[in-house]
Amino acid sequence: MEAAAQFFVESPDVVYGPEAIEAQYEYRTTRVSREGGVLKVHPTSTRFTFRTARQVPRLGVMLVGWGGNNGSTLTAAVLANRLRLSWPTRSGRKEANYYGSLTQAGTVSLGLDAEGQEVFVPFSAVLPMVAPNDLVFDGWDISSLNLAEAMRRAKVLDWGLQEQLWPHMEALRPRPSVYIPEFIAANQSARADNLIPGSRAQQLEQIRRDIRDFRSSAGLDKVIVLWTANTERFCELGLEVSPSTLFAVASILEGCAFLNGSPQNTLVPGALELAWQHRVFVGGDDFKSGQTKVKSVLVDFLIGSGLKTMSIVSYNHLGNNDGENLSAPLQFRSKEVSKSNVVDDMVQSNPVLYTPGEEPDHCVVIKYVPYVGDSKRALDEYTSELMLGGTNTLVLHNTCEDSLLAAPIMLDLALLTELCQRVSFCTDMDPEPQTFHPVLSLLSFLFKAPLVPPGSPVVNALFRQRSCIENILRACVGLPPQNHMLLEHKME
Ligand code: NAI
Ligand code: DG6
Repeated sequence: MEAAAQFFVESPDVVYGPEAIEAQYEYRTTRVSREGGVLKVHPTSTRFTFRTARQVPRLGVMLVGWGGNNGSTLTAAVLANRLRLSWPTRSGRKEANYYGSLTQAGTVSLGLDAEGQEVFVPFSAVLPMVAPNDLVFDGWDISSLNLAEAMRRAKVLDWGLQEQLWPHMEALRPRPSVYIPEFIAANQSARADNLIPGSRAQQLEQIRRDIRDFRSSAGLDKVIVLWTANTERFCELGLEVSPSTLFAVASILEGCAFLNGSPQNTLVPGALELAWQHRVFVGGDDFKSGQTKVKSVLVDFLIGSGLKTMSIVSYNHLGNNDGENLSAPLQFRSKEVSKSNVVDDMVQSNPVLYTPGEEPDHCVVIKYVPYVGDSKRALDEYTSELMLGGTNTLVLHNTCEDSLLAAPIMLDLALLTELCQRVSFCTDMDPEPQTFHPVLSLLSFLFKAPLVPPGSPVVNALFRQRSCIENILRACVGLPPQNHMLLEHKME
């Protein structure tokens, strides 16, 4: 199936102006009320006008933890694609691509053609988006290795690719960063040789200066900051400030969106309030890359099919620096929490199977095994009750390079956040233009423990999350939500 590159919506409701795409959109949903034990469902309809600025900015992405496996792999991936690199491997020549990126390698169905067949376009074609090859990277790391050395330390990429990338990555050096030893594992201390000195206030100012310096020296229109540094332990609210929260605050004060790719509670209430005051997007927590992604599909499938999942046991071992950091109990605890809450919405969606408060046993184990490096092993066992006392046990074994799963997710986070910054909307009831809530829950697809605005339901089920992004993008070009009904093919 060929993916068309460009399309236009021909409708009186959609105007492609020189500066913006404006779409009139009817948002149809329902309100439910409870009256004397009876549920009353009221269909509702709200008229929205979506406006998406067409001018794509020159975008810079600053990675905290730039010299880590994820940071070096993402930088390498963009360079490899920009330079159209190919390299020999024992299973043949490989070419740079963006597999694993929803925006670059995922597609959206536009509808049926004259033959009744679906026509697909890449996600990135729905609205103007920054091209990943145009991204400019910078960042911080407590380790001073340049990005070429960091790539070699990560042991993720084939040697033939590393050799070609080396001259392009050698000149990239992480800026010094904030190191507060008690937040990450003690086993990380040996790499902490690139530090911002001074008080917390001075460190905050230095991060802000770094952002401004990057923006001006690279001639950027926008900067997005993404935490892909070590998992920290949870921070005691009101008593202490973690390095990741310092970065979040600095980013918000500089008007830059901040995204948290690790599980700790970086976006504490004060940081969220600051984001609200400054109208800056924040998103988190913890990239949803492999095992959790599968879980948020599989449990949705099981419970959605009416099977009562009673036990989920997730085991993984890995040998990269992330694994070493997570071998310390407090850092493991942060990850355990974010990996454990990912089926709550699916359980709660089915009161036929689960009584209030009932939930499956859910056990998460992570072990550090240096030999396997970045090639993480994930083993999962799901046990569900069948009808009439039967039991269904599913076992999965997955092996893959963790950073090659995470890098395209980081890319999508930056590109989708930037796109959301160009979208505004109003309704007939409230004609004042507004932007999305600063807690950008549209990014839930990409996070294990999605942050959502207060009072908003948390959605973990993967295809509900994907539909949310797809349907909001469709709304911005005046297209109805994807409903998969295919009624055209169900009539005589
Ligand atoms: P890594 O350990 O290779 O990289 C982290 C980097 O952060 C290191 O270079 C370290 O020196 C640096 N660092 C630590 N504290 C810092 C600070 N305060 N400021 C600046 N730099 C600092 O880890 P990796 O594999 O790149 O993962 C990064 C994070 O992403 C981890 O928290 C991990 O749990 C999380 N994550 C990774 C996923 C994956 O699939 N690879 C998926 C979900 C989350
Ligand atoms: C071991 O669990 C290390 C972690 O950093 C994970 O690799 C990472 O959080 C990805 O987790 P998942 O569940 O999305 O594969």
